[in-house]
Amino acid sequence: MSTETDSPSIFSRIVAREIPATILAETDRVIAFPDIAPKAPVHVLVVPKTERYRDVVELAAGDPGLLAEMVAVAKSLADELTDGDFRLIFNTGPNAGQTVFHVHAHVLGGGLEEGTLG
Ligand code: DGP
Repeated sequence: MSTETDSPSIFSRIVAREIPATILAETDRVIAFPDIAPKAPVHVLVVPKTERYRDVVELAAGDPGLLAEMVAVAKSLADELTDGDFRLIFNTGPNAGQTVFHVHAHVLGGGLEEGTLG
C-alpha cells in the first residue's frame, strides 16, 4: 500500500477543489466528504483544512478545540445521514493502516455489525 506524505496532501487538494469530492459538511476549519472506498453504508471522512497535524495525537496536543470541532461535525453528519450513532476511527501510524498523513476521522454508521471494531 502506498503512503502519502507529500504536501499538499490529497485532502488539501480536495479542500482546494483540485480533486473532486462531494462535500457533505464544511466549516471554516473542517471539511467532510465520503471515503472513496467505503467500509460501511455511511463512511465519511472528517478532515481539518490545515494539514499541519499528521495524526490525532499531534492534533490533540496542538489544537484540542479543532479536534472537538471534528467530533461535532461527525455527530452532525451521523444525525443527518443515519440514526445518530456512529463509530469514529483515527488510524494512527502506518502499522495501524494510516495511509494519508493529514489527520482525518473516519465516521462509520448505518448497518454496523454489533460488537465489532473493524
Ligand atoms: P487512512 O487509511 O486512515 O489514512 O485513510 C485514508 C482514506 O482516504 C482511505 O480510506 C481512502 C481515502 N481516500 C484516499 N484518497 C481519496 C480521495 O481522493 N478521495 C476520497 N474521497 N477519499 C480518499
